Amino acid sequence: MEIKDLKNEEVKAWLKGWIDLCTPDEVVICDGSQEQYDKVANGLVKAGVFIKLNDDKKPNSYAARSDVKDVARVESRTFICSEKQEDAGPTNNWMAPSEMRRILCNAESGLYKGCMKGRTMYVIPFSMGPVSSPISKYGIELTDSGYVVCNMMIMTRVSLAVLEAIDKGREFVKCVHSVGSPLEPGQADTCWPCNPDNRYITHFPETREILSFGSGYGGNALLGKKCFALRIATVQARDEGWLAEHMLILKLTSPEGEVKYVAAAFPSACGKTNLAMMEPTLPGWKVETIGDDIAWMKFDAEGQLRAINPEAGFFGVAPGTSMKSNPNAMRTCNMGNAVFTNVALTEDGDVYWEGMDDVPDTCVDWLRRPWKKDSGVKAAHPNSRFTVPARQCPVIAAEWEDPQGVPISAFLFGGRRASVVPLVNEALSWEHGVFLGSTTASEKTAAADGKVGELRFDPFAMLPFCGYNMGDYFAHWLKIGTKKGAKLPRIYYVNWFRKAPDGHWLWPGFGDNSRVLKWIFDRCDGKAEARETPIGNLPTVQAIDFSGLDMSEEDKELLLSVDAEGWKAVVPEIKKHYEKFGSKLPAELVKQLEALEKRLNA
Ligand code: O2Y
Ligand code: MN
Repeated sequence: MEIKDLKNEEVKAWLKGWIDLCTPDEVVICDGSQEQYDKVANGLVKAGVFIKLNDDKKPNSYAARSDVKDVARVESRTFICSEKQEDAGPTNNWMAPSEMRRILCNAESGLYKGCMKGRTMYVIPFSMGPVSSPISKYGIELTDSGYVVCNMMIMTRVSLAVLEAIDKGREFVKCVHSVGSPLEPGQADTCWPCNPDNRYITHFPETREILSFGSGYGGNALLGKKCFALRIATVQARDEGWLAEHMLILKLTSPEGEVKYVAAAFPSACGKTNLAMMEPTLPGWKVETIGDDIAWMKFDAEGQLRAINPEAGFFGVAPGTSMKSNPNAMRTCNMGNAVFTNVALTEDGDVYWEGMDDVPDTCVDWLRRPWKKDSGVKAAHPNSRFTVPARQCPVIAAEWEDPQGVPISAFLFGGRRASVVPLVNEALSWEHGVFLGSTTASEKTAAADGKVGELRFDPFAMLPFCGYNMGDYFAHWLKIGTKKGAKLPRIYYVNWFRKAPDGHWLWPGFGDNSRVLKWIFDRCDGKAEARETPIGNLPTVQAIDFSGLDMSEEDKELLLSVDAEGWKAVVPEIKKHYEKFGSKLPAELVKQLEALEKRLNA
């Protein structure tokens, strides 16, 4: 397809404006075909950006190494450019849209002016969610990075059908990305062009636009992911009455063949991908994956909340992923069709990262240096990534692309808490569940000798991802609970990371988390036992299936105990956390906090 074939006047004018400003040498419309993927990937190999891996190890796969200054999402350079600062709220960086557009788009001095000189502008029409789903949303990303094209083709559904729907008037999110590194005629390119001193990852919620400049990495550049599917989508969800959440979605099947779907929110790097692909240790139980990072959820006509995974791939953190921690992620990578970023390369054309089961004697580290086992130097960057298609995950659920989504029975929230917080806690009501979500936190440092570590609150695991005022976001969650006829999921707070006073972990985690999922599954059916405590409904020790686990009775009791004094010490921290939201904090959450305090002191 060529530009002249576009019919929609809005798309044509938008595209022309950006071509005029960025002045690329060439414009290519992406059609989502394997042929085009291979062409772009081969071009990247020729340019030294991609290294082709050994087909016997990782078929049709590539490795890329980024600039040392461009290795992760940069929250300090991420902005919500709402008309009013109040609408970005206290948890986001804000700049007035006119000011941001002046910096980025001014025809004389804007950073985008001439930024694609010497490069190709790719036009990527993509769908977040299955193309035919009523829950899906469309976008077009313009980018001057072939690396972004390949990754977007794995992570989203790139298709000309999207352009056709947009041509017929379907709404779309306008996404523009540039690495910010124009090339003069004859100038040699680098392997990872970027502009680290001028990075802007900006969102315009009122006009549903994303402008990203200067970084080629992950969430800064693959604009369908955090920028669209969370920051812009939270605004769309608020306006349209649905939920866009930083949640995995898993399918749980009991030995009797009954099925429930659970959505779970954990802060970044808390093992979400591992939980989404878990191999249960409990005999007869099965976990299958719908998604590992983001969930979009809408009520259907019967009041059932149904979820889709808006993504088509996994952009997983590589270090720590192993046959022990996540065998299904390893198998997904071994199927190939992958892009690995900032991992180490072995002599036989495979990849290596810390935590992998077999450590090579030598390899080439992510900085292209020879690396030796036991050298004490990390071979892969701690935020190195694999990008792989979800469809080839061995435990992907058959219905993962069901356009109607899957019915959600329970929400889980959790962080890393060495003390105070029990293994699992069921909310007393929807409002109490929203309170639990709003107080999701991890300890900044591990709590030593039983003391409570300082808490880093990450409400709903959405701190860097909510595209509007988080106080209003809490209110949105509360409003969802008032929807007439809605079948509301139950809400749970889980903590896999509690330690005993002597510092040993109380819970094995990984596949044994299925024991907690089993209790939740049975609670949803009104079957499992619980005791009402000041903090919520907790399982009795008998209600959790500890069979086959080598755990002392004391540890089991401790894991499920309520540390009332510890909770009392947390209350002032929650108050301080809530103060940030000023008048935007819903009164209901203050009521929930007061009720907790009263129950703890009763
Ligand atoms: O550093 C990045 O750009 C990746 S961040 C990321 C990637 C996949 C899933 N989740 C996250 C996250 O930060 O939550
Ligand atoms: Mn994430």
